[in-house]
Amino acid sequence: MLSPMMPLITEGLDDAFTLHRAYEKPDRDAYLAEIGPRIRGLAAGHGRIDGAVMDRLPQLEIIANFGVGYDSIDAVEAGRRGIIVTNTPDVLTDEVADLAVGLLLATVRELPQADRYLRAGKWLDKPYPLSTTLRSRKVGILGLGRIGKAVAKRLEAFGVEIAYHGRSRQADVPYAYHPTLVGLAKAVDVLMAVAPGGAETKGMINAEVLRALGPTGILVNVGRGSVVDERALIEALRSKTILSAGLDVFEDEPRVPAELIAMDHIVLVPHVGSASVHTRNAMGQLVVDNLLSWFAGKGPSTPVAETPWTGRAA
Ligand code: NAP
Ligand code: 8YV
Repeated sequence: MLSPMMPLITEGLDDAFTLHRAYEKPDRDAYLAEIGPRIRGLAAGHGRIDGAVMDRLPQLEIIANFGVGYDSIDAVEAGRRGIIVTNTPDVLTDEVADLAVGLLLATVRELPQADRYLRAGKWLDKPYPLSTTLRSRKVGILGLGRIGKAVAKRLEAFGVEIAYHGRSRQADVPYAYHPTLVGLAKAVDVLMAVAPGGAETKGMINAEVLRALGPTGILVNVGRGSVVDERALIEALRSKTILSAGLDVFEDEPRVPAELIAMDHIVLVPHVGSASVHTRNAMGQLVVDNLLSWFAGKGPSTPVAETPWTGRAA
């Protein structure tokens, strides 16, 4: 384990394996040089795991990631070396979709601002100003995957029109498909980003997309901070090119640009999409289960697409 992880994971791994906590060592490099050649599994929390890390762990068989998004792991390189990467899909889908819809409503109806207004005693002087509305809005989802679909299902109940963009059109979904992100942004006034991070999506919500979203537009991002060009977003919010934003994820977490923090009209939360006790426990258990299953010779429970399970024994 290269970075600290929740007790459910450390206890589960301590029970079954010899767990080396590299993050506790004052000289992590020296420690890795000593134990690296014997390490067969990694439980991955924070921090990048690339070829340079894998070089230090020549017997590595599996990397079990805490999170469905695994952009911090070079999974292609892992696949090239025959190392399995696992993630935590499905167990967090509903939690993140709830947060996404909550963040959208909080942004549209200015819930944090209204809360601050009441606490400041301003209601005693006059009512809180009228907000914008979800009524008649069209929502465009970037990344209609597991979470994107769960968001769409919830939004159907709100009576809003839904469209989406992804690399390809999906059969059996009732929503309008836009082959380009700019095309989707033009067609909607809420852009809900639920796409994975990584080189392919880096900065894809850029100045052009934000211009297309327009002056009544709201960006909600619960996918990855890297998907948004944060400088372009700050400029678009400043110049009122778009109306507002609700953000759970940021380019350089946990650092959030001072310009965003200074904007009172947007809503910012600290990457809490999956952060309930219930869901984090389920994610943690899946990390443990993947490692247990692998080292019991049963294969990984939830391998990622780049490192599919082909039936090799551990
Ligand atoms: P998923 O089922 O794999 O869905 C990802 C979707 O993104 C797919 O529909 C895919 O559609 C689309 N996509 C992938 N690459 C794309 C590209 N280059 N351009 C456009 N669309 C692209 O994953 P999920 O379980 O829904 O999770 C999605 C992401 O949410 C995770 O990767 C993670 O980054 C984020 N997440 C955040 C939190 C949080 O706490 N805020 C929690 C969990 C997950 P196509 O294949 O058709 O392109
Ligand atoms: C976690 C996430 O907060 O699953 C993901 O991709 O972003 C979140 O569920 C994160 O992975 C843990 O740090």
